[in-house]
Amino acid sequence: MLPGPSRSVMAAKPQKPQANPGTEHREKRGPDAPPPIKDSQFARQAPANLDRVSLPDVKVDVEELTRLYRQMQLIRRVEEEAARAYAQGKIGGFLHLYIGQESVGVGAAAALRPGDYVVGTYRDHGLAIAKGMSARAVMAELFGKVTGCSKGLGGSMHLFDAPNGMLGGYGIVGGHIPLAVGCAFASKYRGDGRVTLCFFGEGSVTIGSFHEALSLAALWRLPIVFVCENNEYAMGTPLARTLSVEDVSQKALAYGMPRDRFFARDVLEVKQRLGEAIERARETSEPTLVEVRTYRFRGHSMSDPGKYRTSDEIEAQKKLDPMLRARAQLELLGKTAEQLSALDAEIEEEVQDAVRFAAESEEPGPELLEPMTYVGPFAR
Ligand SMILES: Cc1ncc(C[n+]2csc(CCOP(=O)(O)OP(=O)(O)O)c2C)c(N)n1
Ligand SMILES: [Mg+2]
Repeated sequence: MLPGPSRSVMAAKPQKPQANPGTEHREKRGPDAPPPIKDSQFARQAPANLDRVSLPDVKVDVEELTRLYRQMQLIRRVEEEAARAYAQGKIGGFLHLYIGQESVGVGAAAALRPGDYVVGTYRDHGLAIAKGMSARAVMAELFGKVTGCSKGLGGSMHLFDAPNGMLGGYGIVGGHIPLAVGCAFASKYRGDGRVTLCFFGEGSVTIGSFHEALSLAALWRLPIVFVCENNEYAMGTPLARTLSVEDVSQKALAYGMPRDRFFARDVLEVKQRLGEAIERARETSEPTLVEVRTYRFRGHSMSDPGKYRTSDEIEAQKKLDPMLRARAQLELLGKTAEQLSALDAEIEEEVQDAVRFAAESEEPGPELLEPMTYVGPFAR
């Protein structure tokens, strides 16, 4: 966790300003430290506070890493097939892919308990699968079929699965953050011990509802972790064009909230770092803002011409793909090429099964559509 004024410190006396908060972690920088992203349009200032690398501290359990790698690979393959189906006209509406960012959702969900809640944006397929939704339920929802998680009526941006604690899937940038705070308030009120994880992009931090939500969560000490997935772009706009600071996690300081920020290159590190914040929320009911630096390899949505970044930039980022890193770690830990191919084949079967299931399922009929369709005075 990065330094931030605690409530009691703030009440006692003003804090001495720090020249460069987070540099106390620099000595922990190891040979595997992720380099600052220097060649990005976004990095007009050298990123501070990103240097704490805990790889030597992260306990690597081969079975767990295999499970997380499997989830990441499943998400990627589901989305690659979804992109193909979209191009064939089998999926309507918008489709925002999570490809490149899987380590965030998978690492985060691994640190949660089954009853905990996840609330996210329209970039939600990976979060839903990481939270336990089946590939079949996701794919069928994308295809608009009754067997989808929302009976085909929600589509890509509104994946919802109450039993698994996946509470959406929202399309309005920043609009879901107060809803997540409401979930955390409900947990505190009921005393159910659940933690809410709220995901959003860095484009949300200039939205008013982000600030209202953080303000209330800090004031009422709610069991929530705000996870800002900073993938450097909001549609085609780099963060430097919309935000006056490079370090998004600084926004926590205004609310006396703990914060953290790190690269999402190692899925086990994501689990550990978010796990710290999740446990703080559970044990002390204190919210945290965590900025996770990541990168999407695909466009903002399927209709993005992608003119705002170079192919060199994308290729450089692909070399840092957390999926490659997890696979390489598994090899180092003794997984053979045959074992890894068998795993890939198993994932492939699950994905193809999901596509077949979605294609063969029924569309919602009038008995479902009619009661769901508004026909009042403002309908036309
Ligand atoms: C209130 C609002 N304004 C604008 C939009 C259009 N819009 C959709 S996604 C997006 C960019 C959001 O970027 P970011 O928060 O960084 O998330 P990312 O897509 O990178 O995951 C915008 C402006 C919207 N959906 N809602
Ligand atoms: Mg973004």
